[in-house]
Amino acid sequence: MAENRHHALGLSDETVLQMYETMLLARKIDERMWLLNRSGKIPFVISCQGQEAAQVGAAFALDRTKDYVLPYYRDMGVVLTFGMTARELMLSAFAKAEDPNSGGRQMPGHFGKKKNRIVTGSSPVTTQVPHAVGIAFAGKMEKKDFVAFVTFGEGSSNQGDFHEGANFAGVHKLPVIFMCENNKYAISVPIQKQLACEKVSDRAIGYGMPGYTVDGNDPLEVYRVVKEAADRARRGEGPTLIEAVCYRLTPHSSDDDDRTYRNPEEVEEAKKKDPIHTFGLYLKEVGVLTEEKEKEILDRVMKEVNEATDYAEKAPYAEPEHALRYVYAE
Ligand SMILES: Cc1ncc(C[n+]2csc(CCOP(=O)(O)OP(=O)(O)O)c2C)c(N)n1
Ligand SMILES: [Mg+2]
Repeated sequence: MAENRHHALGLSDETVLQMYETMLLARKIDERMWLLNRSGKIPFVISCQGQEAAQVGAAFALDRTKDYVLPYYRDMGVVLTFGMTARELMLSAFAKAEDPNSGGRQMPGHFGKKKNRIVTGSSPVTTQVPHAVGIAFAGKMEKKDFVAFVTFGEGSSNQGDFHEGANFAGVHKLPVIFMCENNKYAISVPIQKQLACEKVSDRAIGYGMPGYTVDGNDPLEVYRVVKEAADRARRGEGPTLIEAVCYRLTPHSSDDDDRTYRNPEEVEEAKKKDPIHTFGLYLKEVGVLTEEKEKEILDRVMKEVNEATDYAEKAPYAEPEHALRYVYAE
């Protein structure tokens, strides 16, 4: 039997199975959204596929009762862990009135659910970084012990917002965790044309914080570094930069054709490290996941995805007048 790595991290068999199920749920919701898009039922998809391990591994290392998350558009694994439901994600995809993210106003991927401390974001990439730093600053001023967790792509790590936010957090030793999901592309621009340094985590030293690069296909590795970063933050030792190396398994969005800038063989090669598959394999090797259990999980996930799809498809749109709300004083 393979070495049991999750017990060494203090994770029970039950918890790692929950991690696996959350990753699988994110994947299956995403796959369904592509089908709905291609059949003309929903306007847009922007995928989490290939990044679920980084997202779920990280979110499980946080405190879901008090921490704040500022996800970016691919973070279905983060928001599912923080209590958003498949139904809510589907309501957003169909842009229905009941969507808690924005009542159908924003594009899908603009996740927000106030009571769960999932902070909504703007469409310009990386604006969530200074928002997270501000929330961490407020927490420090009010002597609360929550952590702000923010994610962004490696392309976004070149925006001024990242550098300004990281610098401010470093100077003031704020309880914030910066996690870059390095999926090797910013739309059509490959990583070699994005960064002059080797790793995104190399930038940490410039802002006085530790920087780590980890295998983003391994949820346990990501859990370990994010847990350490959260503990540091709560001890008042300041921010951490984490780079989770993954691969974007789909085109950038439903409006992109990735065959124009990357070789399909490269994508096929990356699929061999697909985290859903490799984590499932690990769980089998350590005797936590059986064929029977795997089927039970898949059946439960598909039932949830089917119910969410049906519910959201039938749900009403907002009244047209509703578009005027929250813009002008009432
Ligand atoms: C400020 C800004 N510039 C450009 C865009 C258009 N845009 C949307 S996503 C994206 C690529 C971002 O790449 P990366 O940060 O690596 O994230 P990924 O999509 O690869 O996860 C760009 C350029 C934007 N939304 N905001
Ligand atoms: Mg990217």
